[in-house]
Amino acid sequence: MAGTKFAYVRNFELPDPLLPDTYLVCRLDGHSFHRFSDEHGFAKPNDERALQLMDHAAKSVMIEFKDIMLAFGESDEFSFLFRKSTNLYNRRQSKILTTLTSYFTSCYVLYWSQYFPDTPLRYPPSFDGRIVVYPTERAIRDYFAWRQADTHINNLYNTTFWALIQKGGQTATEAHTTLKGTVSATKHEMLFSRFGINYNEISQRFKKGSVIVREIVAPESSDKGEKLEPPFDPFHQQCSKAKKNKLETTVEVLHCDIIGEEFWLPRRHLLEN
Ligand code: DGT
Ligand code: MG
Ligand code: MG
Ligand code: MG
Ligand code: MG
Repeated sequence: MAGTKFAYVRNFELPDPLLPDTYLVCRLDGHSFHRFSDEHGFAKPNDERALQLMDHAAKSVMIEFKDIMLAFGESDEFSFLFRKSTNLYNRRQSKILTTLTSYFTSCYVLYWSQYFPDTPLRYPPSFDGRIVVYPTERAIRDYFAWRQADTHINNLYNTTFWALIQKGGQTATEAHTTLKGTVSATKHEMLFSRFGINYNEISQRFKKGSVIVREIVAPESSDKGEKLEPPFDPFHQQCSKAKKNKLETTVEVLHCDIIGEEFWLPRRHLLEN
């Protein structure tokens, strides 16, 4: 049909390539999840099932899209880091973004009943998405630090807020007023002295969010699916070998700090190429 008199309309479809040789970060966020979490009875402030479902969908995305090296999730959002040299869909922005967003959303719906066996979906959830390109390792490190710092700030606020309501009998307005202008130490103290909650003992998942990392499977044991525990020596060589020989990788869900060096140092492969 290429030669028909109608085919000129194709020329209105403009290319939308993403800058070459830059990191791509795709962040998805639940659309109107304030309402969605209410209508589906999510526990407050954190619903373990809902977070596990997000992790499952994100892990599925990483299994499908091998160029994603790392993902970070909290609340109703997930960020995915593509390696710098990815040539997925010739780096066409809308192709990458729409495919990834719809795949994530389908997985969220597909696996819903595994996590909410007694709560039927009342309406179809949707996610918005954006892709941001970053030129440097520093910017990527800072991007993930920004999201994880956000997780911590929100979780401390929400934990205290809901304690004031659920255990302290305050209304939402009163709780907001109580918390207005408080620093983090005050919230820790309030949780402990008024409600006997030691913030340090709260689940790492809630405090740190979910870190999904691509690890490389040890070559000699790949048939057993055993992964290399970083640090191993020398990680660089193993990683470039992994790429050349197309060694297997696995994706692991962690709830650890990604702001400090300890996460990144033994995992050079996440930011190389
Ligand atoms: P948006 O993203 O602009 O379409 O609007 P929302 O409503 O999705 O707002 P957002 O993304 O800033 O905040 C996430 C909402 O999702 C927030 O109202 C709380 C809710 N949510 C996320 N995770 C949980 C959870 O584990 N438990 C409960 N109760 N609510 C949650
Ligand atoms: Mg949003
Ligand atoms: Mg949202
Ligand atoms: Mg959100
Ligand atoms: Mg088609």
